[in-house]
Amino acid sequence: MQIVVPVLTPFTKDGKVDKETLKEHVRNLIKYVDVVFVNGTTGLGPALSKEEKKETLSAVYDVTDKVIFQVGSLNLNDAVELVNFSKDFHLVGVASYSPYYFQRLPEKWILNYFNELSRKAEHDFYLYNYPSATGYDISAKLVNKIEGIKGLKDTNQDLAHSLEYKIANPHLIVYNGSDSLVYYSLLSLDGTVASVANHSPHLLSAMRRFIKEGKKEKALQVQLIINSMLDVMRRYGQLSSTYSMVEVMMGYKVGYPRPPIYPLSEEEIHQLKSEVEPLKRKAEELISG
Ligand code: PYR
Repeated sequence: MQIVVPVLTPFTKDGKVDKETLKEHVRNLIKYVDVVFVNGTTGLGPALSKEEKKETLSAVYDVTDKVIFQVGSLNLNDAVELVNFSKDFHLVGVASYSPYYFQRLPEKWILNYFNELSRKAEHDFYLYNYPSATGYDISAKLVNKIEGIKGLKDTNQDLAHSLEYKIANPHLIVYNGSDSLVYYSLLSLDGTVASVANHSPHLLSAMRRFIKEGKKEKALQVQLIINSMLDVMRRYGQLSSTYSMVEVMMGYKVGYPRPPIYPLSEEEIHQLKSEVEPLKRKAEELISG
């Protein structure tokens, strides 16, 4: 029942990775979560340069070695360089999403891509499957052909799809990456990779405690509050809202996203806050009671 946070990447106002803010954020999160997933979607991984991906790893690693380092790139040389860079770190694993954008890539090319990375990796290798973003759904059959594969994160609204990997290979570590399925992922898979853990790690940790104590009704109520938060966030732009939500839920600032992920305006932050406050109170009552 692991909780993995795909950590956001804080930027300064002029668009540089804000390493000190990232470290401080991870220091706060690691009290509640088990693993930090670096350069994921919430971390704006596809929008980071190779050098920036190294910077985020180095910053997070100053705080914890419970890290999965996402290296995926359409430039395979960059991805390989990042795998080689990771050798100096003691990590939980290295991960990659599939090549994307280009349509109808033959399956064997996709497999070659993953195997080039997994063979070079000295750490456990993880797949980041995110079909709605990459255009490629890596089937359980294909996953089992990736050499040395340890696990995967399946960002998918369909829990049955995530379960297929487990059925095909019970030894794989399988996480679902959907914020709205945290409860079900904790119950039926190895855990969750949840973007909401950036601003509500205490709620996820309480949810897991409720499950362990057999208080499933309460755990499900936490999930329903999270789903209501997501409804609000999506209206303002979920990626940017995640930054603002850290301040609303945790009480500290965590820098800015970077265009084309535009930060929310002061007015939008104010509105977001007023919509989330009642949910925050409800959650606090639930987890303290
Ligand atoms: C990510 O942001 O990387 C997720 O999988 C949620």
